[in-house]
Amino acid sequence: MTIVETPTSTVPLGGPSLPQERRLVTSIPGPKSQALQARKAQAVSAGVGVTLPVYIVAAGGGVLVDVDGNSLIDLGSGIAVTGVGNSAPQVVEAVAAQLAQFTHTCFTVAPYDSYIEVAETLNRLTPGDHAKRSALFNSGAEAVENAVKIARHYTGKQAVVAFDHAYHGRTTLTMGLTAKNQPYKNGFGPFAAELYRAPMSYPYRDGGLDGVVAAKRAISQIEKQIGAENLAAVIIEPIQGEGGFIVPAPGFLPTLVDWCRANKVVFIADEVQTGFARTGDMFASDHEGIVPDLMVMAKGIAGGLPLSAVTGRAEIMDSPQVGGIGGTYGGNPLACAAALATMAAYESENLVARAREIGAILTGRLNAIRTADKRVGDVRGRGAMIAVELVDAATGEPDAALTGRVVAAAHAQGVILLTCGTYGNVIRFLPPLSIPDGLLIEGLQVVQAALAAA
Ligand code: PLZ
Repeated sequence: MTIVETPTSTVPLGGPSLPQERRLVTSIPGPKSQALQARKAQAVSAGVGVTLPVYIVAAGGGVLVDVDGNSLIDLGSGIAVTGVGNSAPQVVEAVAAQLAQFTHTCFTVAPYDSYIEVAETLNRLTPGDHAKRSALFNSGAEAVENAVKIARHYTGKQAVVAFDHAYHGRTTLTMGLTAKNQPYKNGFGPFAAELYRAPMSYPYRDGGLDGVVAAKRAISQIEKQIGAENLAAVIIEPIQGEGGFIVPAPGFLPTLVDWCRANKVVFIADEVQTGFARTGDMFASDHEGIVPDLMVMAKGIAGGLPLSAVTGRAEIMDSPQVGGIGGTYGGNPLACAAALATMAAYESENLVARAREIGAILTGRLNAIRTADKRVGDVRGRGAMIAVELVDAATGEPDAALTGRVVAAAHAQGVILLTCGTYGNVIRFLPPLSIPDGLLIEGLQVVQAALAAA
């Protein structure tokens, strides 16, 4: 098999000075992790699952170090969060300085300037040069909820459309927007009213349907089943995350945006997973030049501290009554300090370019594997957000069992690897942008060997 060699570039960001190596000193999980997992079962709700029960004591660059002394290669970034790396020095310094000043006032009680500076930065970084406003929250789901509230208030309409394979969160409103039943929705209904679903553009599974045609199919369904006059917002991930790293065909997103604009429907881009350099642009919306009315962000925004945001057109964001939008912790000062340092790092360290380099390494090697192994049906994504869809080589049917075996084998070899996809047959690569090339390539070699043996 041909292996595409890529020149080694420097690691852009530090973190704790941990040896950047895969080092296994016990089986995975080791005895101390197993003991903690037993304690977890006695203390933590069984509904809170764990992908890989290795209990972490330190992390930085491209590794996570566990309680047994194993050093694992991180190909997940805590689900696309630690783009700048774990405990990146700039973030640590900024948060430590804030920690010594004050920890909380509640911005809606007694405000502070870092919240404003985060809003100014988001207004500048997000697509479009129109007047914008931002509001800060804690989690991705909470920001999605608020984007929907704001869109409803502004339009005076109620219906919201999400797409097949969508993921927008686990709260009552966002569960209704999320497509997949297991494990996210099963038994947790009833769901919120006035939420509808439209067909997605999924090139690998819709016969390569043209993006504009796929958008017109969705629009036709929306017009027939809901009516633009009832529709407050369309919400979509520009590249779907949990649903399987589905990149819609070119033209799909711009056609939807145009239709929304012509019909007084708020177009909401959920960039919770795709945002902040992850896809090789600052936002995935930048790739096709779409300008969302509202954008929802979280994950990569603050180097691992809990923060989320809604940014959008001033006239929409200013619609709610004073006091209509808020929360105790939203835009907490520690999270704002972290966000300012994190967003500065994306720009100063040119992490957009770094994400593209990582993408070239990932797609080069994964496409080489696909050429030789028909069970790799598709390699897709952008930048440092790349996935493979595993299928039965004979039938092309999704192969979740194979996916499970590959991921389990990679875990046993000390590589943190995540799955996704409606059919459970997608392996996703979301390395921290601070991972050294050598470690990324070693991680890929482990996955390749796991696939060969599975
Ligand atoms: N929108 C696009 O990807 C979170 C889910 C992890 P929260 N995705 C990871 C899990 O199993 O719960 C996500 C997302 C998109 C919204 C969310 C929700 O973000 O911060 O998890 O609420």
